[in-house]
Amino acid sequence: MRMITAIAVVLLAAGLAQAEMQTTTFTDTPNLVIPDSPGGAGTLVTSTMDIALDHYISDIRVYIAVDIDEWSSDLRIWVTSAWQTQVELFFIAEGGEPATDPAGWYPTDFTPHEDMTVWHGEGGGGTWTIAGQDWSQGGGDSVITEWRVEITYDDAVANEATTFGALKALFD
Ligand SMILES: [Ca+2]
Repeated sequence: MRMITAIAVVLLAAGLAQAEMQTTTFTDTPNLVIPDSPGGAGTLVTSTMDIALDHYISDIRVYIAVDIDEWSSDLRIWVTSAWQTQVELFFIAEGGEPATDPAGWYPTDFTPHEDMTVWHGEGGGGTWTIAGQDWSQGGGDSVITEWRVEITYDDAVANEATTFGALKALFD
């Protein structure tokens, strides 16, 4: 009975803790060149961004800007989180991206190819990776000029990214 009371008090205290939702945007301008494909899968190129944040992801958006003339439908672009969860966002422009110089936010401006909510609950801090590949000959090289990761999190709940990442990996 005493233990049950103690648990109830802890749960009550947790429930009363003030949730303070904050949103922070992390930006990088890699000017990452995606070489035109010689036919089929082209060279896969990657760039990383270190995000300093000791909180869990409650919501997330990703901005991607690509410099390319007319052939964004050749491209695939993936983003991998600090906890190593990869999501394909840009898939041959099927998310509504324009053919020339697509730039905008997933999932608000363009439709992500895969579900971004798989990132919810992960620790936001650590090394994030963007990867790009051209899948059809023609149109020349393209360039990922900028990407941003916008993370919304509860400021009242902190995590230690490395420790919890290792724990989560055990259950994946
Ligand atoms: Ca191409």
